[in-house]
Amino acid sequence: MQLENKNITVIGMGRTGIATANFLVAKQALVTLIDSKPRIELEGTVQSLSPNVQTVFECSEPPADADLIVLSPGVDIHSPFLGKARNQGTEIISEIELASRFTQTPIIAVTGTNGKSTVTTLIGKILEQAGKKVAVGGNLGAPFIGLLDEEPVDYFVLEISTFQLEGVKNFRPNIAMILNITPDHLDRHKTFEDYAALKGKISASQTEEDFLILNSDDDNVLKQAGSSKAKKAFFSLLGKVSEGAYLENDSMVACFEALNENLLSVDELQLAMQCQVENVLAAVVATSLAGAKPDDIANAVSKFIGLEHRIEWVRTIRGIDFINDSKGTNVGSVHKSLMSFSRPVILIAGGKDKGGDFLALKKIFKEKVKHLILIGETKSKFRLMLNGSFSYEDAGSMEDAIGRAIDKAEAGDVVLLSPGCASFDMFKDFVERGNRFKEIVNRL
Ligand code: UMA
Repeated sequence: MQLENKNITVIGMGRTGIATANFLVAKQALVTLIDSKPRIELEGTVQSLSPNVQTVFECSEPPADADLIVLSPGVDIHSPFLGKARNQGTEIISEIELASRFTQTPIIAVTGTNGKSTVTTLIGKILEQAGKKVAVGGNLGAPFIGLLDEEPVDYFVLEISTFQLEGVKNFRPNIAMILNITPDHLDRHKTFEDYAALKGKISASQTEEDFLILNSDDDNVLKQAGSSKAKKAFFSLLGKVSEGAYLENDSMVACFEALNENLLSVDELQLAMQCQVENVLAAVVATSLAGAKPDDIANAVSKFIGLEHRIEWVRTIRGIDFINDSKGTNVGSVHKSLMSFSRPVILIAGGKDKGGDFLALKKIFKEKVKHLILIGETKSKFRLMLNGSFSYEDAGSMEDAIGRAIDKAEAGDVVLLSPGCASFDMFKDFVERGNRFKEIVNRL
């Protein structure tokens, strides 16, 4: 792709926009980086920007002379301010698409509603154990375009969100994976069908030489395989698969043409991963296809302690376990977290609404949740769903919520922060929310 002297507009001055603008300038493009926020709010971020990038603040619409527009994930590709450019025929792509046009290195791409970050990280760890050089990032934190500086590597291992998939055209991972699909981000993608179809887009440019790994226990995932040309591999908690990995009598089995091996049992996993076996199986399939040996896989998997803010044990006080699942920002993730506890749960939930259907939680709440403590903007939406049928109360802050949880909890209970919502109504992000929870719990 020829970039020299091309007018390129990058939208969004976050991590992605900055990395993209710097990359494009280094390729001699004429880069304009725009953001809807005022300069004062972005002062800290723009410090790492090349001086050759022209910045425009408080601006949404790209200039009319742009030859190419690159979107940050936070920018909705259907935004009305992109209408003129689209009508003019200007190409609009995501940073993931742009980066993929500049590398021949094999890509392992992980998407799904929940577990993406964990699986992406674990794949990286296993491949390192197997002696491969990897660069790990994407939605996980380090933008793909910035990872290109780390070449030569054997693999890019990328977490990919639907926000990023909106703007892909020829992005072609050698190994792609869809972990699960439950409703999320419906404030942006409008319908569940649109959201699910975007997940399927991860395989749209794959060929017969590539692999698509699917969760065979999830019908919404399997539906996305229909139009994919890639070879299929599977993982399952519920039954044997012909090509992939599955759970049998508490043992994880990898099963491929030249391999049928019991890798390790669930109790050999670290505590936080024992309730994320599905994620482990997914990583086993991807890394087996990438050439990792069973011993390396078992070794790396048994050492992996999971991710911060994802079903993270914080402390036990008087027999009450405090668990931080701040990264649980949608209904499906709360469901998955609750499923992993067999003890009564005092749940702290709520935050900024992403259009989730809380009604889908009613059944599992009745089975698993002893008492619910509501925080954030979604309090009334939760209340409406519960309709007086359930023991709950409101809290004004995280400190208040934890105090109320302790009042209700007894030895043997779990106090779980798993909000099922975004954090932006009360915190900068889910990391700040989880850290606040841990800080308060550790001070008790
Ligand atoms: N902006 C505009 N116009 C718009 C929308 C946004 O100018 O119409 C500007 C904002 O004012 C802001 C900038 O865009 O200054 C932010 O861009 P961004 O939201 O894309 O943020 P980045 O810092 O580039 O982070 C993005 C991902 N963010 C989102 O998807 C919202 C990060 O995922 C990702 O780690 C990073 O790229 C590197 O790849 C975060 C996330 O919440 C963790 N992802 C969602 C999730 O996991 O659920 C999908």
